Amino acid sequence: MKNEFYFSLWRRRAAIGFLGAALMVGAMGCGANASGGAQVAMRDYQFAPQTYQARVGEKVRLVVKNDDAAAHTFTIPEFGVNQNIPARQQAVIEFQPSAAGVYQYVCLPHPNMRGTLVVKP
Ligand SMILES: [Cu+2]
Repeated sequence: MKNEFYFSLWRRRAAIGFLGAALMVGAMGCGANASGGAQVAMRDYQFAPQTYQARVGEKVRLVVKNDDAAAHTFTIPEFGVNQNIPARQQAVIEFQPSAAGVYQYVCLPHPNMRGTLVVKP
């Protein structure tokens, strides 16, 4: 009787542990992917995340995925970035911020679609 109680407790703990591990793997999958870049989504005519932090001189590598049915661009004029991303496609974008400051990443066809790039010294 007592043993059964402990066994059911153990089973519950094991289930919670497994769930935790699965959640962790899922969270890691969201932050980075196989090609080793931070993920930026274009969804419902918005960037996600809407703020991204980088450091001067450190290469930024982004995997930008367009989930919308319309083409978007990922554009940062100050760093010579202007990538067209067709509907339902993704692109790897690399650049090296050369000066600290606050910049915007924008979509040229949709002026309301913008995010903030903070480059720290
Ligand atoms: Cu757009």
